[in-house]
Amino acid sequence: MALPKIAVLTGAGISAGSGVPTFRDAEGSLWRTHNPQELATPAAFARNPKLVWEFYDWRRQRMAPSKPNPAHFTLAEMDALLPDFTLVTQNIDGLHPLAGSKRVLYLHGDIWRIRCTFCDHRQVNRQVPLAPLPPQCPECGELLRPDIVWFGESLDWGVLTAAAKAFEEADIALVVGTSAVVYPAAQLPVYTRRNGGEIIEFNTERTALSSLATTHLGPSEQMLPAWWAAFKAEQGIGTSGEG
Ligand code: BV8
Ligand code: ZN
Repeated sequence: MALPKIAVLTGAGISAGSGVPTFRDAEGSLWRTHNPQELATPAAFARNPKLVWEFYDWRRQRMAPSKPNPAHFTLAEMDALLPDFTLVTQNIDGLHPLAGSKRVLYLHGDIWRIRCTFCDHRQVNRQVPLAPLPPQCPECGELLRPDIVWFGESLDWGVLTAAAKAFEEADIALVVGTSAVVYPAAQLPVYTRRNGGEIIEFNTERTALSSLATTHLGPSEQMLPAWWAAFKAEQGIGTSGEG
């Protein structure tokens, strides 16, 4: 009996257990007096690149000390043990690879990657705080920007089609720590349901996807490891040392 195919969509809630404020919390905290939704746009960056960079530098400083939690480690173990497993994340905090996840599809980019607005210069940059702001390209002198997808920007087509295929083919979609408000990410688990698969939601609140979920568990740092332990026992999967 082949193992079930699993696709996972994670959002900011999976990192809440690591002390990273969720996106809506950040909005709630109304950084200075600005709404993150309005700062995370190309228009805001064109209008005031220094302000937008101060917002991202603040978030990088908040994220820098955070460590993966048991939910991240569980997904890294699933990645290692399950042949047919796809992790799709909306998060830009870099905690999935830090926990050991190898196969990750980044829908919204990575806050630790910076790219040039003009030439094809790209760099991994974990310097906190980042100075001077806004940073300039070492090759052409133009402005550098966070290598992330802002509201109104399209996602990487290859990443999105690979993610959609994984959810279309999945027997089980795990939806972990997302308010399911942002598209096209929130659409992905619906493909699983449409093709006869099931959705298991890990969230401390109900969301727009909750009505499609067969099981609703939370918080993810406790319930995802518990779910995985039960799944391994049920499927007779050996453990490769605890994650
Ligand atoms: C695009 C990078 C078009 C930036 C992000 C009207 C209707 C539908 C769609 C739209 C619309 N108007 C505009 C749109 C499109 C728009 C969109 O979806 N807007 C929303 C707000 C309505 N989408 C876009 O613009 C996308 N692009 O559509 O392009 C296009 C097409 C073709 C050609 C050109 C253009 C781009 C979207 C990407 C935006 N960038 N991030 C940054 O981070 O600064 S998205 C941003 O929100 C974050 O990255 C975050 O990942 C994402 C989603 O938030 P969540 O991850 O869900 O986090 P949130 O705080 O909301 O929720 C946390 C959840 O965790 C909560 O439910 C909470 O209960 C739970 N939780 C808390 N603790 C725990 C927990 N769960 C479990 N355990 C816990 N311990
Ligand atoms: Zn450049």
